[in-house]
Amino acid sequence: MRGRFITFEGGEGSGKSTQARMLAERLRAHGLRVCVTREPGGSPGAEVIRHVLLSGAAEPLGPETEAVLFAAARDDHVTHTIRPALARGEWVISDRFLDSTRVYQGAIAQVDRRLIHGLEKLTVGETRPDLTIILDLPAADGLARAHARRGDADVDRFEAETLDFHERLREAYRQLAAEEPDRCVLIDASPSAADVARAVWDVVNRRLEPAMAPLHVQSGVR
Ligand code: Z5A
Repeated sequence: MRGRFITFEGGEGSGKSTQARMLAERLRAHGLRVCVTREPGGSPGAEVIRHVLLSGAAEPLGPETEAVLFAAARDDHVTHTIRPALARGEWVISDRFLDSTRVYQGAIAQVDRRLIHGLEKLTVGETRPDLTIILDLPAADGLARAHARRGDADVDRFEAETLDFHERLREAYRQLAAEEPDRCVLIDASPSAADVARAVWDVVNRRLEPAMAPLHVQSGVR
């Protein structure tokens, strides 16, 4: 039986990695096998492309080229990590996925929708998330969290953007959540990580019923 596919989305520092990790622990405690992954990256080939994108080396080539590079990374990630894990019956949790392209390259950088959708069709195909959790936080708070974590290290390509850019991202994510209510759920990411994790668990439990997953998956028998 195919596993379930959950993605976390949201702005910089909204807590995606933290919540992906906490949800994985909770699912494992229910006996489920879980693959935690991320974008850009999540497979050896895609991690190489991640480095190119986040260093800012591709920025002068324009948002279309960046969109194509994110798509190339996603193709490798879906092929080598996500589909095999789902086929093994694992629950896959990805820290960012296709909505990041829709929002960063589509809504904000104004890359033509036809290109975004064409790339999505090519790279993702039928491997769509069962559930997308969008962590919602004022951009200034997310950037402050990311800044505190980074310390003296350099900012990456996207962290270096203006506060206005990050506020527009937040709005674009909120709009996405409103447009696709069957797949996307917006969660307030302002409370403590433990409180946000409780809200995430409520949604996952209500939508995907992990406690009801078939016994052969829970016991880890393939
Ligand atoms: N991008 C794109 O443009 N197009 C695409 O298709 C894709 C991506 C896939 C990837 O950056 C960049 O690529 C991203 C979009 C672009 N750019 N931005 N911005 P990344 O992977 O390096 O970074 P990120 O995805 O933005 O994540 P992040 O900065 O690592 O943040 P996070 O995962 O959402 O947050 P966190 O690491 O869980 O938490 C950040 C800090 O806050 C940390 O110290 C935590 O301990 C703390 N934290 C977490 N939760 C809380 C709560 N609830 N309260 C207080 N403190 C908390």
